[in-house]
Amino acid sequence: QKCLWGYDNDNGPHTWCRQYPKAAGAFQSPINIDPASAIYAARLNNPPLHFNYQQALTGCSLCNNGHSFQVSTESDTAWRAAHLRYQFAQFHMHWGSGNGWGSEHALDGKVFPAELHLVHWNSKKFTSSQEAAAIKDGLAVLGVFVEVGLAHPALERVLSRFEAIRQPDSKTSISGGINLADFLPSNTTEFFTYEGSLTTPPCFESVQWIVFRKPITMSQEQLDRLRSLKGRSQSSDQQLVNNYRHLIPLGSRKLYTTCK
Ligand code: B30
Ligand code: ZN
Repeated sequence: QKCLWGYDNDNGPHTWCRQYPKAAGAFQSPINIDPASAIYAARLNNPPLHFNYQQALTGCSLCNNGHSFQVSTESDTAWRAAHLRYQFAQFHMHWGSGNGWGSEHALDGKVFPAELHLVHWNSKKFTSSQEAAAIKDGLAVLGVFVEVGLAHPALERVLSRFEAIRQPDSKTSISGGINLADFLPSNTTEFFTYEGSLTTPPCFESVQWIVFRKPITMSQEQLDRLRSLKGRSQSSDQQLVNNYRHLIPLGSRKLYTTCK
């Protein structure tokens, strides 16, 4: 279905709560991650959360939903840790029109040109991602900051298909397998975690956020290609950019970390 919400003045984040009341809640995302106020929790790495996807994704589709690109699949993969099992649903990104902004989370006040979200649902407790998306503890989203640097080879497989999804509501397929581990930073033992929400409508407060400290890199040319997608914005060129929400206060929540 087409989503009427967006990032313009008339349908942007400050208007979402009219139609999506959860957007005004006390457990919303994104947040500024303040490492100094994060609580060190050794138990998070004992045993460590291995983001140990069992197999590559096949039969992936890539779409432009008007507010991001999205890669999803019919095939299954999951990461497990101790008593947890989180099944992959989709990944997408948020980005700016320039390199000085674009991520949703901030790290010690610093924002990045883009942020990757790998969305998973709790398949120990729920039977579908739709069911899980509305309920606390239903989703786990891995957040990965992107900085400018070397080209990202795994993202290149996705970006190389962008011409086919330039227009909103278009869809194509990605041939070959996608290994989700290729999208994580080199160091996955250092992360921050807190209870938050979907950063887009319906803004359900169902997400255990896991945001890695280490960024991945994309080349300038790859970032430029992200910015070449078209959205539904009123701006003259319809460029799909600046698809990020403003920061929300942590409030009474606690931020935990594995970083010493
Ligand atoms: S995020 O990672 O917090 N940015 C959803 C999942 C993860 C995030 C945000 C939203 C999600 O599952 N949303 C519901 C599905 N969407 C469909 C869609 O992606 O296309 C419904 C919608 O938004 O109305 Cu437009
Ligand atoms: Zn997202």
